[in-house]
Amino acid sequence: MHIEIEKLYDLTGKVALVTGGTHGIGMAIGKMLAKAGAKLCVNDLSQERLDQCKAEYAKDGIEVYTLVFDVTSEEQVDKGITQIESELGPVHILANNAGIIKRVPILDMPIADFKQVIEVDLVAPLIVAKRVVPGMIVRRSGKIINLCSMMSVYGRQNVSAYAAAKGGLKLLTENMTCEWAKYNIQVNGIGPGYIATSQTAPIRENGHPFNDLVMTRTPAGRWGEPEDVGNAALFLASNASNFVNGHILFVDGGILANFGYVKGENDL
Ligand code: NAP
Ligand code: GCO
Repeated sequence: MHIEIEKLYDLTGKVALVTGGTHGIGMAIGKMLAKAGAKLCVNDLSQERLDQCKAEYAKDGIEVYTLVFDVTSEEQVDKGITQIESELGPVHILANNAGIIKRVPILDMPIADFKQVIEVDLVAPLIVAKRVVPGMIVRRSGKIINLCSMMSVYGRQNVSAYAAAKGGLKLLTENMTCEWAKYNIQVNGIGPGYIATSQTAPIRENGHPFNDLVMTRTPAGRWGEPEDVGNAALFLASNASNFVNGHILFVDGGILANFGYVKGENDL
């Protein structure tokens, strides 16, 4: 590979924080950033998950720095980032990956549950970004990747809180861009399609009918893998995307491009 291309994707000397990076999409993102040379930190709510993930990262020769903190807590985020800055250095790359979903009809969802999803999926990315951006502004350099969703642009039944949060996160990504791009900080989103992780397991496994919908509606004809998202994150974390701002990069096998097939009559 030409040396110029290698340098374009070289993250040596960078510190990357992937929130909720102990498995699933976050781990795939973390692995790609670390393999490109970044010093990787991941956080989670659970020390047990953090301890478990170290062995998984080690299988790829990656030594991951781990911290327990709740991304919805300004105090815990401030304390966690301060510790990262002390142990690894300033955060150059932030992947706001931590997220939850609750699949409940609107009328059946307690407001407290709706607020919890909004807190984790929309407010927390703001909390963490606000803590790391001042240093990025001083250094006139930074990368922020917000994990959005197809539900940033489409609704579906039973995921109202998640869609409201991810829709807001798309616009927050664009607003962050408007205020921070002048400091050479690239803020973008990734909108994964249907990816095979623990989050989608309930609608993918054991013959769930939703699996048929995804397989029929996705032109690529498969569920995405976390690595499909990790590959896109490497691009957005690298110098290759230095003029990409406020963009939601959908990694979805073409599902958003597809109005829909009538199963078995795809040639008509
Ligand atoms: P996942 O398997 O549910 O993992 C989410 C991670 O976030 C977990 O490690 C979880 O920790 C952590 N987390 C949740 N709340 C947290 C908090 N308050 N503080 C710190 N960490 C917290 O999800 P995923 O499927 O990998 O998805 C990752 C991201 O991509 C999410 O933002 C999701 O909305 C988004 N996304 C996923 C898909 C998909 O099809 N899978 C598609 C589009 C977008 P614990 O496990 O300890 O709770
Ligand atoms: C669901 C799924 C989706 C995916 C993803 C799609 O219940 O519809 O969990 O929300 O997680 O967000 O982009």
